[in-house]
Amino acid sequence: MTQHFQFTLYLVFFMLIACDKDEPSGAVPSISFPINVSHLENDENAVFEFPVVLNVSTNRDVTVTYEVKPITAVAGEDFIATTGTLIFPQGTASGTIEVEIIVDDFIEKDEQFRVVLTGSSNGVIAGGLQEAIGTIRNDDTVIQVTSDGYEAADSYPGRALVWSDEFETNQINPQHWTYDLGASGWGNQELQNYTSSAENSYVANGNLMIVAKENGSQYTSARLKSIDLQEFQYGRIDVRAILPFGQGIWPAIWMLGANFPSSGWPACGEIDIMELIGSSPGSVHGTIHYGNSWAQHQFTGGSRYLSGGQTFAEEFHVFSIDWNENGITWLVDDQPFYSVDNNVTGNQNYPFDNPFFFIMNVAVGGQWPGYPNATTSFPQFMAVDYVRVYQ
Ligand SMILES: [Ca+2]
Ligand SMILES: [Ca+2]
Ligand SMILES: [Ca+2]
Repeated sequence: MTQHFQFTLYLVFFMLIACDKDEPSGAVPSISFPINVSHLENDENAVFEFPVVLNVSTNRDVTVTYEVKPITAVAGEDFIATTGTLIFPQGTASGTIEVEIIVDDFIEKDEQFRVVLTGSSNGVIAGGLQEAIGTIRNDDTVIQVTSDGYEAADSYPGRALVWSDEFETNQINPQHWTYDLGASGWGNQELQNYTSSAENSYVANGNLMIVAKENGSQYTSARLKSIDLQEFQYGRIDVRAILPFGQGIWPAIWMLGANFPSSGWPACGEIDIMELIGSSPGSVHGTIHYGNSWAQHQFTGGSRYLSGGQTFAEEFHVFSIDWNENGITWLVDDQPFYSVDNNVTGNQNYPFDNPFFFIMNVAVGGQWPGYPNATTSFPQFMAVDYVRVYQ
């Protein structure tokens, strides 16, 4: 460096200082975020306000540019990612950066984004780096469910829709469904306690949701039934559902003979439209149970597997029976996979020529599925888009 150039640099430096000293309040304010911001995701908190402060006010406008960036929150889904400029008019020392939050009805994890100060005129960013964290805390109870998957036909030649529940209102229809409660340790050594709580069953976004939850080693779930409310003898029955998965999880869509309270099981007959063992989430089972007495209980059924490692938890499928005086055929996505005829019970009573009611439940544990372990995630849910009966 030449002496001449060094001298020029010193000159410029002293001129700058001299200029600054000409200002009456020449201090350069330092700009900082005093706090992070954390709110529940709801309508009152649709805008998160981040205070920004100057350590001293000046007689000049101070501006600071900023950028809003994702951490775990997703830009465009959870918050609006923006850049902007905040102005502190002369004489002021505080301002606010507003970040728009996207409020929805669905359960999410608590999620975070950051607001970063990127540059200033007439001020400096304190410490060279200032960022504030925004935490969007979950305020929702509804599980988000895809609407993708197989759709049933909406009519069948020669048959009429005689009943359906489309789950389009926001409550479980008491004209259609009632609850089995308790049941921990029922006949199959299941673990769950069935409740009527909205934590375990509710209707939202067009689906009935049955939710199995874990609390320590206690499990709650729900079991809905249409006994004395909606009972049918014969028909094409379509149930569109997404099924839960995992070791020890056991969803079922099934029917019992309406004479169950008087005749008992298995004499009343049981038609399992769909059962799935959560450790094999790509296969479902259709079964009948019958027998004049408990000791004479027999069952027969078939299974349907999805190819290529797909599971019934990924999207909707339609579980059906075609049930008439000649027998019962089970279908998944309109593909038949098992049938019985009305001779199937042999020398025992054939109970499948009587009205039956529906049961839908998610069991946790039991002799057949085994018990949850460290690989089982909770909550688990079965989403039912509709139940339709054609005759
Ligand atoms: Ca969100
Ligand atoms: Ca939400
Ligand atoms: Ca629906």
